[in-house]
Amino acid sequence: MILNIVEYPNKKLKEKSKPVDKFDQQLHKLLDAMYHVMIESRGIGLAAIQVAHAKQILIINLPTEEDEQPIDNLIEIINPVITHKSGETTYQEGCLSVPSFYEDINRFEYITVNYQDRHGNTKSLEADGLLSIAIQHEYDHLNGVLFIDKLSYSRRKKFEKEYKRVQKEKNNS
Ligand code: Y12
Ligand code: CO
Repeated sequence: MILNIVEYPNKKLKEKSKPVDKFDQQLHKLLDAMYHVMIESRGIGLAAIQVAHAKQILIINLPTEEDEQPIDNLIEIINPVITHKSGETTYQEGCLSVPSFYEDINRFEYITVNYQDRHGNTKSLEADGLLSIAIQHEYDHLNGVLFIDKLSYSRRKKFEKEYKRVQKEKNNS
């Protein structure tokens, strides 16, 4: 299965994702293909809607101190529900669907997420730091929300202008 990253302003990214109900080989193929496209694109997190599959699936593979992303550190999160959120933190976020842009975004510092793994087993995860931020960023994708939707009016306007300029440059090169 070959997947391509859907980029802003594609309307597909606004779609709400549906729960996964079959934990079969087709799901495993999608998860494996998502991992490959995320690593090839040098990403650390990806939601299924970013590869045009409106399913409640997200994967996260944070880099180690050596800047490696071993597959053993991959977290696959299916049908997540955030059951606890507290504290506040700010991080300069990026997204494979909004290439070349990074913006400071406020998030909860601590979260608990209930989810299922690729076999349908129920799991729970308490997260802080970068993992917490990554889960919240990817969880937003399931509701059609991008990190740029969280910008103030003026920052968003500045982003749109700059993004259009960069897209034009890319198309002309
Ligand atoms: C903290 C904040 C946000 C997340 C969500 C996951 N975000 C990513 O994986 C972003 C990846 C990304 C990769 C890029 O490509 C390279 O660095 C080669 C990139 O740069 C360009 O597109 C030019 C931008 C974003 C998790 C944790
Ligand atoms: Co994203």
